[in-house]
Amino acid sequence: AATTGRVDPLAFPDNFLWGAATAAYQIEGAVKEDGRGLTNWDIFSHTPGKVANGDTGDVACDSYHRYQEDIALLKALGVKAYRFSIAWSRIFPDGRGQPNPKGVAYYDRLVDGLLAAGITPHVTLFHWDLPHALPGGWQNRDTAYAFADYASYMTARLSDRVKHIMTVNELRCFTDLSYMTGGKAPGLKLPMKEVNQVRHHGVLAHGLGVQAIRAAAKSGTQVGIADNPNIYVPAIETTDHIEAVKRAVREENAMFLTAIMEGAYRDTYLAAQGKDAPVVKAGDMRAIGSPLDFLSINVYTGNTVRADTAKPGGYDILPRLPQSPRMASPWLYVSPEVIYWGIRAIHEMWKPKAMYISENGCSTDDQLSADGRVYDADRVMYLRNYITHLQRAAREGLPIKGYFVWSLMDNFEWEDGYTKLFGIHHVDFKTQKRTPKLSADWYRELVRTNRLV
Ligand code: GBH
Repeated sequence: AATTGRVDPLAFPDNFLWGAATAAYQIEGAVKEDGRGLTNWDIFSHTPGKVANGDTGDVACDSYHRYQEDIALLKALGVKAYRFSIAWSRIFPDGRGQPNPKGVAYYDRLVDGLLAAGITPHVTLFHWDLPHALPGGWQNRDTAYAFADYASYMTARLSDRVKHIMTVNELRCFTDLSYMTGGKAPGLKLPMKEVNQVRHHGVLAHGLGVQAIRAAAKSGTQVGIADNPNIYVPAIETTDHIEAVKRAVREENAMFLTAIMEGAYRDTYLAAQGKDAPVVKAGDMRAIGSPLDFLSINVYTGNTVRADTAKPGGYDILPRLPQSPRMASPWLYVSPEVIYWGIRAIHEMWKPKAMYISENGCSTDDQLSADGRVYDADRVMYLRNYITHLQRAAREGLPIKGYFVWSLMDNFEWEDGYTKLFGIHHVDFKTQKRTPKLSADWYRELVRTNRLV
């Protein structure tokens, strides 16, 4: 890769976009306010046994009422950008039909407030909170068309001020984890034929969404996705293992990101699914492969891969050792190198025009100190480690434009409720008081100096 000529291994390029991220259902609360429609997550979180402690997003961080306070938090943090998601059911309470002016007005106020504070909005249109009124949810192909209509409407409303729009967040989570393993709403465990169809409707919604956004956008609007492809670290930094990483990324994401970047399903995927392969209509793959202006990826963890010519794909995904370090969420193995290798493998295979890290962060077992603060040194170490490898990607000239820490503040962590907290600001869920953790102090200094502290 070309180098920027920088020799400082701690500095980031000028104009690197530092940000923080959240999602609607995880922070907004106010689930019955101003005409918001019910979502899959309202139903799921109110179903006994689905979410830890019976927690719900009914109140969450109450950001629907406290968004000005949250903008002030972002401003104090010094970040240049904020990634948030729009609650589809605030705009179209039934998923489609007539827009709800009060819901739209909330996002107008939020966007205007951000811009007034000098903070660039990066908007995700769908971060898992699906209007409950849409029959069959993602099992129904019509949901993809409803999404495109919603995307079109929001783009027409916001694209005079919002220049970065992401269609959906994390394909695998709202398809496989929701309809196959069932840990997330609606909590189904469907047979593979139906799961593959749900996956297809997910990527189709993205593709139709891209087309709808382009048709409705004011000039200068950039379209992307925030996905969480499975990404890997080479066992040794040699050509054979690096090539194996690329093959693994391509195959393991065949039904998601690979289909989007290549406009086709891999033959290997279709063959492996056999009679369970999805039903694909004429024009679907063309929509799914719509060119993007940027690709954002959420990076948390990744396994090591080694070249193995004896395996069908020519790669071997190594299992975790039991003693591998993890953060508070059991799935969150620490693998800082994956942020570099994820960017590099994707760049070498698909050459997206620009890339962002739309999420990176961790849960920790936070202790509240006597002074009311959380000294989350473990989160600082996690972030510093990952961002060191991110810096390598930037230094080598890979097209990485920005980074959003997950999350601005403690929030509703889906099926884990409030038992796993990812914030760099502590939230007291009784008083709703937000307090910077040590990690927020650390991140503020990183952003201020544009250099690893
Ligand atoms: C992101 O998902 C989300 O976008 C965000 O909303 C969330 O709060 C944040 O990360 C932290 O979790 O296979 O059952 O062991 C993270 C994606 C979460 C996907 C955990 C895989 C493994 C669950 N991952 N998940 S399981």
